[in-house]
Amino acid sequence: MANFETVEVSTDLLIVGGGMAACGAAVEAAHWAKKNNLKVTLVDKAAMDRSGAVAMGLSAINQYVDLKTGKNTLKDYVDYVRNDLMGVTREDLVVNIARHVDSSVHLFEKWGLPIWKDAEGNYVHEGRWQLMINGESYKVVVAEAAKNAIGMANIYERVFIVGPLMSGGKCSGAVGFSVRENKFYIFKAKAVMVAMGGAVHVFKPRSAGEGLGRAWYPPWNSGSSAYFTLKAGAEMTCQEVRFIPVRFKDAYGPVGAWFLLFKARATNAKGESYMDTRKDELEKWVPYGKVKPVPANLRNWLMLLDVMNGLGPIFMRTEEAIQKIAESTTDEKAYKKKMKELESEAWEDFLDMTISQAILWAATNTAPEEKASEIAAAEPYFIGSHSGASGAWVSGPEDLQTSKTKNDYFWGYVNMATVPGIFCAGDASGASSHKFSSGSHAEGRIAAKGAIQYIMKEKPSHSYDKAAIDAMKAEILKPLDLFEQHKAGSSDPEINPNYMKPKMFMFRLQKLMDEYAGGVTAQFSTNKALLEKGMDLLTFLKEDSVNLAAKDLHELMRCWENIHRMWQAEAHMRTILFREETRWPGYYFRSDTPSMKKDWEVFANCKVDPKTGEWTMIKRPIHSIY
Ligand code: SFD
Ligand code: AMP
Repeated sequence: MANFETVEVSTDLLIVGGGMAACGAAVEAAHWAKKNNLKVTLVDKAAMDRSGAVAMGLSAINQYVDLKTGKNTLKDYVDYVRNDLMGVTREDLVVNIARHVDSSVHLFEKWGLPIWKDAEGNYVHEGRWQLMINGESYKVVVAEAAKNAIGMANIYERVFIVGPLMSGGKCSGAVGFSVRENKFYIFKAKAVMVAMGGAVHVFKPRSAGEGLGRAWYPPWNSGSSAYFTLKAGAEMTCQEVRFIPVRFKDAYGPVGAWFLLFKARATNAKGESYMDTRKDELEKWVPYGKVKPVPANLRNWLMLLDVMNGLGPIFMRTEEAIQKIAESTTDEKAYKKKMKELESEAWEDFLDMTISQAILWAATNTAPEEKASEIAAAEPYFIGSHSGASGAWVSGPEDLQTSKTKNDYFWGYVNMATVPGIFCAGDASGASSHKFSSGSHAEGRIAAKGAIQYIMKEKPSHSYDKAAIDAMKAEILKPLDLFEQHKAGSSDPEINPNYMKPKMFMFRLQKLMDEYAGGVTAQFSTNKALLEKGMDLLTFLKEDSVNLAAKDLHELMRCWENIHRMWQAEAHMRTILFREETRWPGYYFRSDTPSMKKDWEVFANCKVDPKTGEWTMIKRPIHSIY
């Protein structure tokens, strides 16, 4: 590509991504960098003010441990996370985030985020761990602090990171391209902090046709974190632990405020609550079937049993919940006031976070105080920060290790992947679920501090192979060349025997994942034979990926987003195949191994050899610390 300028940037710490974890990393890194005279650079594919999962805002902060008042302990939080993930969690990572998360929340408030307060000035809780916020501008507030900390001169927005630069087995930077200008970027760094979020649209979404693109988690989280770490040869964990959230149907409004704050019930077509009528099913999944709250995947599972038995639609009983709260008032005037208040809280929940849900309510004449809304299990997402667990396998903090854990969970620098120089946080790091927006920010701070320590102690110096970088540039820009070369070969350049456009490629990936790896169409069910067939089809798709074509920079980004998704898909299928049991019914069900097995109470990890492309599957032990 002759008309592509190559821009080279040298830095000490490179942060890839500009979301919650990256913003936390920027603030912390800036502090330590100033002390040690180091340079910190951040690259985001979008504009930080509204990039990532928090783009539209949020209506709650889902992790606040409240350690100061002593109401909760770190053990309470780790018990909650372990139980919710059916026993599979890295307790050292969860505790490390939990002991730092409150300070991230206090910083948000200091920076201007309005957190709800009661008459006594205490935070208003949605549930035990969740705080209500007026969060429309949450991301703007958090991004502003990050920008102030490292300075706009060190921030590259609208630059898409494709993959890692490696030197001598260590990570030495990243490469990417601008999505607005003909510029190819080489970022040379001593350490790289990976925070490019999770992966959406690996599976066929429920939203198709006119609704395509609507999802609960943002479509611009396209698996870049997983690709980056896999390509570098880093070990990954929990690649089978996808997250299936139950959401308001079609516009994907979250349910947390309804279940926790409004205490609403979900009922089937006959008005029955599956949490009551299907209680006995929980016995099959003990000990986790007996814990409180019932794990998210088991709540899903009870609902899915109703759906599979023809008892749908399932409704969130908003009208019943609102009436019940309002009826607790003492007189007519207070009742009317309360109804108004509840109505406004109900709308604000979505207007703060998932505006399309408010639009759908308006479009379907839905007044939540009068009419129930349908809910459904969404398509699978890869997200290490919510109730899924996929991500890189990272080192824990030294001070939380015991003699039992330290050989398995600690290798020098906190949150460093198994490849030196790569640090991960938020959706990019695995087995530390339930960090959400606040915990991702806190984990970003933790990881950045670890990365600065690595730079100071190891003093990594790298050599760069110009020929190898030129070859990467040619490979990355190839879809543009392919399009130019062949576009005149058909009357509609969308359809051409010499290449495939990224949208078609994405549809093919989504169809195979949906049908073979347990997507919506397959009621989240799969088995060995289906997965093996799916792997065959994925092999063909991988072969064809060299024929992706792009008409412009935007489509070039789409091409690489889909290659990233494809790698996430492969890691997922291989790990579901590896784990010969069903541990998370409601997320996926392996019909040939339909129950939980004691010998699978382990982490299922995987990695790819960067030289040979060979995959290795690894079992790692679960150690309980608390
Ligand atoms: O109710 C590249 N989340 C919620 N968290 C809460 O605390 N409270 C809530 O109320 C939450 N809910 C919720 C949530 C998310 C969404 C979408 C909705 C509702 C509708 C979860 C949190 O948002 C989530 O846990 C964190 O944001 C995760 O942080 P992080 O940093 O891991 O991911 P990110 O913020 O999405 O940022 C990713 C960044 O990477 C960039 N990026 N940059 C360069 N090159 C590439 N190739 C890149 N690929 C991606 C992105 O632009 C972005 O900057 S509720 O439903 O639970
Ligand atoms: P959601 O809106 O589903 O993402 O949930 C927001 C928060 O509430 C997360 O911390 C969930 O784990 C939690 N949550 C949602 N529904 C329930 C429920 N029925 N019981 C307990 N916790 C829930």
